[in-house]
Amino acid sequence: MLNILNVQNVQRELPYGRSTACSISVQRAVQCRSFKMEINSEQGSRTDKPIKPQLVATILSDELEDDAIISVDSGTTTSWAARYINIRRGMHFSLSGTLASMGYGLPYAIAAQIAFPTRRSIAFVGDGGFTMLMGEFATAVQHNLPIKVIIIKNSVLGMIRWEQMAFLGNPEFGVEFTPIDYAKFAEACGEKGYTVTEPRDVKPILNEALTEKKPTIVEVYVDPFDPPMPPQVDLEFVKKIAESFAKGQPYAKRIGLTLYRNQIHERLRDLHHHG
Ligand SMILES: Cc1ncc(C[n+]2csc(CCOP(=O)(O)OP(=O)(O)O)c2C)c(N)n1
Ligand SMILES: [Mg+2]
Repeated sequence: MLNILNVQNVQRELPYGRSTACSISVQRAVQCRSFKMEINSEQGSRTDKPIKPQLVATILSDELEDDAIISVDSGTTTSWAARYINIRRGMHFSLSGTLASMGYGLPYAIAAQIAFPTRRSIAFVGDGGFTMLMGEFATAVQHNLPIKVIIIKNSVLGMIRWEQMAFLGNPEFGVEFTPIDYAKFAEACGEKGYTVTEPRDVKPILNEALTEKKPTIVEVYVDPFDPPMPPQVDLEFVKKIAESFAKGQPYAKRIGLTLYRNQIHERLRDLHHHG
């Protein structure tokens, strides 16, 4: 049930995805595609603040050309990309399927841009993953590779927060880190960087960034408490989260409220659908 938290299973959801290590069954892809479509319509259009990472992936998906190349990192960003970016025939989608290593989104995007100079090459990455190899952005600048790096900025190793809670039933430990100004970092490397903090700015800024002919970074401040939920929540999941709360999860209230609000939004969506 917690499969969705596992990167190797996330990649099996991709209808036309190409991963380094795994191919998908058509039946599974169709099932997951309808799951994608279902949740896409609700959480991907949420405009409340802080920005929902799902909104960023949805808007990016709408902006992408049909032959775009998307490289994603390991983290909750893998889930957002797998669920909310509509991978169409002709696109390429890459992630580290077997090792689920962090940090490769950026170098993959650089390699893809060198291999396919006329196609759009995007890195959709977490802030933790990006920080591991951020120096490579200077490589993109040096070679004038017009990659776009979309950083989902939550100032936390988000996936690990959820694993510690939902797998182990423990309070989170050691997952937060000091934020870096990635827009300024892009400028320090000699190129342009954008910072997005308002939901209404996601679309226009992504749109503007995508018109840049140079390496560009867009950092988007997102809700650090939005969980990459499994397709179906079972009792074990709820039990582990409750255990983690009982043992002193420091953000229990914020997380509980987010889970509750998400449920309300989805129920309202159901009502509208059946009304
Ligand atoms: C090299 C490496 N170190 C550690 C991990 C374990 N790990 C998987 S996801 C993750 C956190 C990713 O954080 P971030 O890039 O900020 O993305 P988020 O989950 O916050 O969206 C970690 C530490 C890994 N997969 N690879
Ligand atoms: Mg993060």
